Order: sequence, then C-alpha cells, then structure tokens
Amino acid sequence: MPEVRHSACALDCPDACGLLINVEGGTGSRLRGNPDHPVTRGFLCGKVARYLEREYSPERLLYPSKRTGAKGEGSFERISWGEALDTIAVRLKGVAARYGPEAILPYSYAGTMGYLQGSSMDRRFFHRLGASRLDRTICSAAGAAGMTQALGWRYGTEPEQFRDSKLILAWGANILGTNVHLWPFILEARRKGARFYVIDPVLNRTGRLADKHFPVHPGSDLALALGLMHVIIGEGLHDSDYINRYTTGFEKLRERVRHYPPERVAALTGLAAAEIVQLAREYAATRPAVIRLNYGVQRTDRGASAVQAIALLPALTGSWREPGGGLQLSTSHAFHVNRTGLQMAELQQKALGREARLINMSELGRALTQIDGPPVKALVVYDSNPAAIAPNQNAVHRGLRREDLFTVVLEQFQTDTADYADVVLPATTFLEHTDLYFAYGHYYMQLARPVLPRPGEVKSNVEIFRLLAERMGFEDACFVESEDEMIRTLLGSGHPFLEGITLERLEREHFVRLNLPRPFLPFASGGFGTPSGRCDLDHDNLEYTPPAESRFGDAELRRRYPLELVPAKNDDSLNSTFGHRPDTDWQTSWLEMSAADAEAREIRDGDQVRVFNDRGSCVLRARLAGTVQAGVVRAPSTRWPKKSPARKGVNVLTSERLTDMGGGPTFFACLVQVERAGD
Ligand SMILES: Nc1nc2c(c(=O)[nH]1)N[C@H]1C(S)=C(S)[C@@H](COP(=O)(O)OP(=O)(O)OC[C@H]3O[C@@H](n4cnc5c(=O)[nH]c(N)nc54)[C@H](O)[C@@H]3O)O[C@H]1N2
Ligand SMILES: Nc1nc2c(c(=O)[nH]1)N[C@H]1C(S)=C(S)[C@@H](COP(=O)(O)OP(=O)(O)OC[C@H]3O[C@@H](n4cnc5c(=O)[nH]c(N)nc54)[C@H](O)[C@@H]3O)O[C@H]1N2
Ligand code: SF4
Ligand SMILES: [Mo]
Repeated sequence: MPEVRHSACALDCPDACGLLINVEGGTGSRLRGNPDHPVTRGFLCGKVARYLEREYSPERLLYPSKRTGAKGEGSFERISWGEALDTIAVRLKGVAARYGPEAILPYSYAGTMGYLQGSSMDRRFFHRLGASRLDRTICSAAGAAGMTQALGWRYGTEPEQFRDSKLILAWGANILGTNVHLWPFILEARRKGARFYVIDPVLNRTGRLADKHFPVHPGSDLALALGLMHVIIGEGLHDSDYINRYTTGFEKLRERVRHYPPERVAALTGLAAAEIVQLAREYAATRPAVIRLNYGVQRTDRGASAVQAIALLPALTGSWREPGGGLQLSTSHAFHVNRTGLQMAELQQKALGREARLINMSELGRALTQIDGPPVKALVVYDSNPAAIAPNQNAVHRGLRREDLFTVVLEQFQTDTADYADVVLPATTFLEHTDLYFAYGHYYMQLARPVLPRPGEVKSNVEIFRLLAERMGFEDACFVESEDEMIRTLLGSGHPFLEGITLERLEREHFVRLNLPRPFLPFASGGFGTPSGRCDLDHDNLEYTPPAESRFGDAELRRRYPLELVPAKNDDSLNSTFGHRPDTDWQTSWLEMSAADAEAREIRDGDQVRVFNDRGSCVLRARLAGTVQAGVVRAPSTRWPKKSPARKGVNVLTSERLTDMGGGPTFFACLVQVERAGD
C-alpha cells in the first residue's frame, strides 16, 4: 500500500491546489488533487498532473556546476558545493569591494509561490549585502496599482461565490487555461441559469465555451469600461444608495463618461455600439453579477488605469453587496503576513546606511547594458528564467553575455538563463522542501512539508542563501533561523485575518481558510482601503489613450508593423517552467493568425513565418485557427529560446516600455510584421 502524503502546488497560478501524493518505497508514484480542498477539490490541471515526470526527469540538475564554454553555449562541468560556494563568495566580495555592493543584483520571481523559497533568506542575504533591490514588476504590478487606486485593497470576491452569480464576465481572463479551478463554480452557476461572457481579443478555450465572446482590440479595455459607465449612468442603472454611502467623485465621473458614448467606444474597441449598450444593461440589471478580471488586461500601456476603471464597476452598480457579486483580480493582499519580519529590509542599514537602489525587473535588458550609475557586475538568479520571459530579449541576452558580468543561477533545469551562468546551483522542487503558501485565487493558506527524498545534491533556496551568508561572514542571528521559525514569524503579524492560524494547525489541517466571515463580502458596506475609506470614482488618469504600439497608436510604426501581437499564456504549460517538454515546446511554437492576414502574405496553415519589428525577429509556425481577428496575432507563450530557431524566443519582439502605473511590462502591446519564411 502506498503511503499518502499532503502537499500544495507551488507554481505561479491563482489556484494553489491542495495535493496528495502516493509514495512507495521512497518514490512518488501518483500525484493528485486533494478532494478535501474546498476550492481546488480534487483535480489537477494537465501540466501538474504530470509533474512527477518533471520531478524524475533525467534533465533535472542534481549537482553544482561551473561553466567551461562560452556564455550561453551550455558547456558545464560538475563541481563540489564547497567550490561553488567559495567561488560565489569570493566573486561577490570582489564586486562589492571594487564597485560597491549595489553592483550586485538579485533577479527572482514566482518560480515558486512559497514565502520561504521565494522571499526569505534570499532577501535577508541581499539586504545584508547592500545589493541593489529588484522591483518585482514582471507580472501584476500595473494591476496592483490600478486596484490600489480603486479599492485600496487588492482582494475581492471569493471563488466559491461564483456559483451564486447570474452573470459572470471573464475580462482578460483565460479561466480554462490559467485558473481552471474556478470553472466548476462557473458551471454550477450556469446550470442554475447564469450567463458567462468573455471579453478578450483572442477566442481561446474559455471564449469558445462562453455564451458570448467580445473580441475587443488589444489595449482598449479602459475605453470599454468608460463606455459601460456611460450607459449605466446615462440610463440611471447605477445604485445611488451605494454610491452615496460608500463612494466619492460620482458627479465628476458622470461628467467624464459623457465623452464615451457607445459609438465612440465601438470605434475604439471594435465592438458594435448596440453590443456595448446591451452589455452595460445586462451587467447593471443582473443580480448578482461578478467580474473575473485577470492580468491579461494590464500588460499594456494604460493597463493600470484599465484595471482601475473596471474595478469601479461593482461600486457603481452596488454589486459588492451581494454574495456572487463584485470582482476578483487577486486575493493575495488578504494574506496579511509579517513580510517585514521575514525579509528584514533594515539589514540594508548595516551595509549601506540607507536603502539600496531599486532596479525594475521589467527593464533587465537596460539594466545590464545601459544603466545610469554603478553598472551591474554580478547577477544572482533564482525562481525565474529571465532569458526566456523578460521583454526585449535581445538586450537581455546581450547583457547576460557580457564577459565582465558574474552570473549565478539557482535552478532545477538547465534553462537559457542557466546557460549564461558562471556557476549553476541545483535547486529542490516543492515536493522536496518546506514552505508556506498564500494563494492569489482563493483565501486558503497552506503548509507543505517535503514529501519526497532529494535526488543528487540539490538544496533549497533557503539553505543555499543560508550557506552563502555563512561564507560571506554574516553573523546575524537571522541567517541561522529555521524554516519553522520563519513560518512563525510570518504568521505572527497579529492581523485579524490570520487569527487562529498557527503552524500547528496548518500541520494538522494542511490548508486553513483565512479568518474571514462567510460569505466574505469585503466591500458590502464600504470598508475600502483608500485614504478616505471610500471608493473614489474619479481620477484624472481615467481617460482613454491607445497603446503606443497598437492600431490607433504611432502611425509610422503601424505602417511598418501592422499586426498587434498578443503573446498570452499557453494553456498547458506555465510561463517557461515546462519548456523542456517536447509537447510544451510544440504548443509554444505557433503564431495564430487570421485567414485574411495570412492570405495577404501568401502564408498557409503550418508555414514557417518570420515575425519581426525593430527590436528583433523570431521564427514560428502559422496556425489559422480562427482564434484572432484580422490585425491581431497570438503566440502562446513562453518557449525556451534555445529550442527556437536561431535561439530567439517571442520576447525578442516585446519592449521594455512600462505601464502607466506600477512600472509593469507591456507584453500585450507590441506591433509586428509577419512574412513567410518557408514550409
Ligand atoms: N496554463 C497556464 N496557466 C497559468 C500561466 C501559464 O503560463 N499557463 N501563468 C500564470 C501566471 S504567471 C499568471 S500572471 C496568470 C495569468 O492569467 P491570465 O491573466 O488569465 O493570463 P494571460 O494569458 O496573461 O491573459 C489572459 C487573457 O487576456 C487576454 N488579453 C490580452 N490582451 C488583452 C487586452 O488588451 N484586453 C483584454 N480584455 N484581454 C486581453 C489574452 O488573450 C488572454 O486570453 O496565469 C497563471 N496560470
Ligand atoms: N511573452 C510573454 N512573456 C511573459 C509573459 C507572457 O504572458 N508572455 N508573462 C509574464 C509573467 S505574468 C510572468 S509571472 C513571468 C514569469 O516568469 P518567471 O517567474 O521567470 O517564470 P518561469 O518562466 O516559469 O520560470 C520560473 C523558473 O523557476 C524555477 N524554479 C521553480 N521553483 C524553484 C525553486 O524552488 N528554486 C529555484 N531556484 N528555482 C525554482 C523553475 O525551474 C523555472 O525555470 O513571465 C512574464 N513573461
Ligand atoms: S498549476 Fe495551478 S491548477 Fe495546476 S496544479 Fe498547480 S495550482 Fe493547480
Ligand atoms: Mo504572472
């Protein structure tokens, strides 16, 4: 009989599934969803159902190694941990002595969502060192800024309430691809008569199953939101009582949205005026109506303002009052843990006597090739694969290729980023280390202990940074803290949402709901986290302008590069994490085009195509799948560059232009041209 152990999925996904694993003779034999988890309820997405293949892949990195060939070439030889750690310590000390510690840059994101392996010893280490700080903007920074302006808090409707809704809008949210555990709740609602609409330039898996798909032009959501408000307010469909009690700025908003009549918004978004009117009426009149907003909307020039405007809609209609109403972009902000105690930013005082400079991770190419101030001379990458996922990939690779840059990569697999490293350190998977997990798609905290033995000489990020701290001679007590001590620190914030959540309880129950009322109606009677405590409906940034790279943007650019590229997520992988799998590689090798755009370029289904703009070019295969309108192309992302022709991934095309607020990247506002490259 296999032993059944509990775990939690650590991947960067809103669902944060509760897992069960069968272990026989020290080997994991089956991974499945924990049926008792109230949100993820016993099933897994396709990618993680096969995670044991990754766990036991012959391509796993098992030993430290050092580079023997040219940067990027991929020749490495095995070294001992002692040699690896000594080399790193000597080089980091050398850089700090010669250029100052801010010449050292950590680069990490959410390869694991665990607090410990993502943001604990590593942060302490870099703070104590006085390294540059990394502004972790690559994913959700613009949306976070928009939510903060609109609501103050970055949380909303709990997923379980979607079953009570009568109208569900998936707005820039590919639920079946990226958030599949919300789907059963939507199905339940639909069985009770709810309608399900999708607002997305791409007709993806989710759109195909919708009652109605609204194929908006990329980057036009702010116009659409203002247009919906125009109709709602113009026809008196708003909730005056809610507005009077809990909001400010209504009169100014009413005035502002007068300039967004349906005809104008139709021209800006590509929808029909009558459709916009109909959608506004249905949204305001259907009770309860809920919006699942996801991050697809905010990866564009005015993405933060778009999120802000959309997040104001439930306040206009009073939909926050009702179970099954409101909006969810993320739930993460409700996890009020003691991050300050975990990360110990005050250690910077010891090193620098001040805060270190902040470098935006979405501008890595610039940071490595043309920074103002002290150059970056050492880079330590973990939980991320910037050579694949960062915008302006040619600049990023140029930077990573610099001979005077010392690069360390902590990885499970030999990614493109690892190919550029001087030293590669083998990291544990989430099945092999302890961590505490928040979620960004539900309100359950989870603890996971190691459930499988570690192969080779892999170590967790926490252990690696602990060892590096020792090698650097840091004697602060915080570097010898255990995982459990750090978890207790995290849980000890004293915030009422965490009341009653202890390590012991998590150990027993594995997942624990935050201490929230049931149903959780965060803004049913105000309670906004804004300075005034009210939802402020009027802000000057709420005026629509099109993205610089779009059909209504820079006309000269548009003449040369007439297609709007949307490199959105691939349904069956996770960013670049599964890029080693041949089937993932295949799925991310396509460029979806409209028949009209293909015909005009003499491109047939399956042809190789060159996709290019001023920043670079890559080769993909055309697929005429009926998923995009003329003028838009989509590349399911993100492929490993080294598996791509000429080692160029789709991010050679995307730019380092930042969003209106939050300093986020504009992955989904990117003009390109496409030409036939062969059969
Ligand atoms: N299968 C899978 N799941 C994932 C991931 C993955 O790579 N694969 N990645 C994880 C991560 S890191 C994240 S951040 C989440 C993201 O989850 P989502 O936000 O759902 O994913 P995206 O693909 O970024 O964007 C969602 C949708 O927005 C659409 N879109 C693009 N531009 C616009 C626009 O201007 N307006 C509108 N209305 N829609 C637009 C895209 O076509 C896409 O269908 O998913 C997580 N889960
Ligand atoms: N074209 C395009 N580019 C995009 C996006 C897009 O939609 N289109 N999405 C953007 C978004 S939303 C995001 S969030 C980023 C994601 O970009 P990243 O955060 O870089 O995510 P991944 O590409 O999945 O790479 C994560 C890496 O972390 C490693 N890892 C996992 N667990 C551990 C661990 O415990 N220790 C160590 N040391 N390593 C670990 C994995 O092996 C993997 O190689 O990509 C962005 N880039
Ligand atoms: S990637 Fe998301 S859906 Fe898949 S198992 Fe992990 S948490 Fe669940
Ligand atoms: Mo993300």
